[in-house]
Amino acid sequence: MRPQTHSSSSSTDRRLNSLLRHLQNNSNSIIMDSQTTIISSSPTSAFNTNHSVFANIPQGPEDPILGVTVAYNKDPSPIKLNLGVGAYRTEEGKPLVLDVVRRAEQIILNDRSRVKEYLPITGLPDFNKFSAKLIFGNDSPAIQENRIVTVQCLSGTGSLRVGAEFLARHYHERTIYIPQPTWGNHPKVFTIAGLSVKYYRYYDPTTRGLDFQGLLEDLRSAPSGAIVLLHACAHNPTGVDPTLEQWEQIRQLMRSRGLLPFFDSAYQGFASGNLDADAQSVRIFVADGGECFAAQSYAKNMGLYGERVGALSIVCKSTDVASRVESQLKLVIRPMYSNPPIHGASIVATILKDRNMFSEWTVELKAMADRIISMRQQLFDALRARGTPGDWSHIIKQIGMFTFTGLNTEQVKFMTKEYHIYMTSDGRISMAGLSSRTVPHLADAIHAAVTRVA
Ligand code: PGU
Repeated sequence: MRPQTHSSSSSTDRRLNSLLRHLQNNSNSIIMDSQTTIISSSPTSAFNTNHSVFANIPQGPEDPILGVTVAYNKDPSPIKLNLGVGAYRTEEGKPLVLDVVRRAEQIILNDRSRVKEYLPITGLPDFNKFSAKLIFGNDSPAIQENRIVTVQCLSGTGSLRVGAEFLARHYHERTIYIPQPTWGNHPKVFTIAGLSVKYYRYYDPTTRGLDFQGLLEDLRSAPSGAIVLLHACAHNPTGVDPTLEQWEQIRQLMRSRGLLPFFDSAYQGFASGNLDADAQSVRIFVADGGECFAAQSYAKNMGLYGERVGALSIVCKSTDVASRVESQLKLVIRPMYSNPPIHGASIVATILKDRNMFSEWTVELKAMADRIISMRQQLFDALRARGTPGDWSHIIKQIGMFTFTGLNTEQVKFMTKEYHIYMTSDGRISMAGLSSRTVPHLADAIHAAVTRVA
């Protein structure tokens, strides 16, 4: 129901309106007059304690992804299972703080020389330097030639947003093509920054794989110069990535049409368990000497979700352009949040610049990726054992944190109602939220949904 519009018939409101009219008509005497009016009448005459200035505000919907956790938290059932948000859980179903992160925090805590001063607008210099190396490669010529600008931002989302704001202000083409489907926040981040969002074909529901021809056709007909958002690896929500050969074809097409690549790298290391392998898509675009954007998140691969630590890099043609781009990025960031937080970036920098800690991180990261891969196999086996109708091989073929099950909205609703399993309504499940203990429960629910709900 729409909230009722407020009636202005009460005597209080009549007095308020006449005061407002007076203020509008008699700007020279407003201060004295308004003060006199307020002091001389009862406290409720101009300020009604029961009436909110936001009385007409409509109720907003819950977020399609984060809202799943809100619903899950309200469910008292002991068997409930949250497979909505892409957040890693242990075999015991608990959130994980990596040992190497705890060690880095201890080092930071013990170092009395560390202070809590503001960071520069662009963030912690070491964090930026090592983040660029992580995604572009240690020996990236673009880094050596000093033509990459990297700025610390508020995790992946903040990096995308800063990049989008920069493009809306300084780039001639306002259209960004994003994959269909994509992470639900992408269209919102780009639209609110002032870009116009269009979709390119990406996923083919019949093959549960990449619609490669559709993708090429749509990018071929995009206007020259258009921005194209690409998931660097572990595409969310489909778990379907182009092969390296397909990436190479996408690169050639995009460069020949002058399309500007904007990579979203939220899962480096989570796809294959190997940080370099998961950055190949980005690196082949940088290797051709062309320009590109990359948003990095440390939420998943270092488990730093709530620390909000990420980076935006813009690869430019020359040092000179890069330094002017950086100056403009500072003007974008300063009025948004002034400068980024220090703690998460200090953790990341401590780990990335120490050889031992870096290798300890890769071991823990690989263990997370491997556990997700083993959940895929276990779920696939459990469905096969139940004789669940349908081909479920996509569960083991898809890459990264999510399985795009193919279950429809009604089946998802059924699984939530009858089995207390929470997932996004598009049928995506976070494999990282599963464990050997909960696989049978999920397999029972999928089996029942597929056999009982059309
Ligand atoms: N880009 C992609 C492709 C993502 O999947 C996510 C997170 C982000 C960016 C943003 O991550 P940051 O936390 O800002 O670094 N997607 C997860 C997490 C929940 C959410 O929607 O923010 C998900 O479940 O889809």
